[in-house]
Amino acid sequence: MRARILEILRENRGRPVSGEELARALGLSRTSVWKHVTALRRAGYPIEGSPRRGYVLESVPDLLTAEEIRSGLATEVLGRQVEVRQSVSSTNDLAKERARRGAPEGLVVVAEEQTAGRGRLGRAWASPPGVGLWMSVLLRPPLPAPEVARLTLAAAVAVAEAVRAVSDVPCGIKWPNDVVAGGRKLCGILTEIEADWERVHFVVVGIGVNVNTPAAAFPPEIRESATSIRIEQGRPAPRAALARAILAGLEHAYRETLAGRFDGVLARWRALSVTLGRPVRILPVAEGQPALAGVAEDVDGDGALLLRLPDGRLHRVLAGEVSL
Ligand code: BT5
Repeated sequence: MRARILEILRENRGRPVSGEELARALGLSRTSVWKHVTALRRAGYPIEGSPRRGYVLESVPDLLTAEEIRSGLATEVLGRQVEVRQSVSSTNDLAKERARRGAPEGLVVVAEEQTAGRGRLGRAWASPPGVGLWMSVLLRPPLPAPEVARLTLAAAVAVAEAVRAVSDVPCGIKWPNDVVAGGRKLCGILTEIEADWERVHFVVVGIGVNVNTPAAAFPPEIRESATSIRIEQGRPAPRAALARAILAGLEHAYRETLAGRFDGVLARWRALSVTLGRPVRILPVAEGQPALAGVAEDVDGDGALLLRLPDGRLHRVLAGEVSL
């Protein structure tokens, strides 16, 4: 209900909407409208006015609340349930915990801060408070486990398109799962899966986007390699709007994937890729493996990178780190 109130106030930016109008539109009593407005004010929304004079939303602050994310969200499944935390070890861990207790597909977990944000292979993901989008999406796809890798590609497409939609940052996708701008990392994706031989129980797609992070908030070791939307375009971007755009794009790509139309997602991935067609080095993910050099020719339906080696052979790389 709060999400709907916000939506109406936002549509009427600058024009007061009376308590009675809101009550009628939402089928509520004026008292309960007033209670919701009071709760929204407490959550940090600058809502001026009174029931009689009408309510005005003075400005839309960059709050990451469940209401803010759900208001105007154009999805059917993703974000049906949104849980927002101030601080959490990792949104992926919380989403997995919820999933094991039967949470429905589409649950979204967001945190202002992660104290133990994770990348792949136990690497750390810097998640300073208040400036990023640290978000996990619970899916229960009826897919065989090997095809779940497709969802990471789908998420990368959704993020890159969403960043382009809410900002002026011309970002691209670096294989396998990074969204980059100006050669630096803007977003990382960590897809985790719980499955047995017969079926996939659930998948958690964890998405970390540096939205309004100032350079000084990155740990020194990644200051050169990381960037944020704010750094790239010189002004901040709205985090909740970005979250909504990502969820809408991911839901669309997810449906396409389940409907057997992953080709379309892959075509968009290719169009956004900064890796394909270029000479690259693949840094090994495990010790003892050699580094490989070649030209990144394509990705296949499992998300593997097809690398043309100097001797002309085509090598399929399932995991690794690309250095351009
Ligand atoms: C990733 O791993 O890029 C996946 C990151 C996923 C983060 C999200 S946030 C919500 C959800 N909850 C979690 O706990 N995780 C997910 P990987 O490809 O392994 O890259 C990790 C490497 O990126 C690190 O070793 C650093 O070099 C670099 N890095 C760490 N924090 C970064 C940041 N904030 N921005 C850019 N680069 C970063």
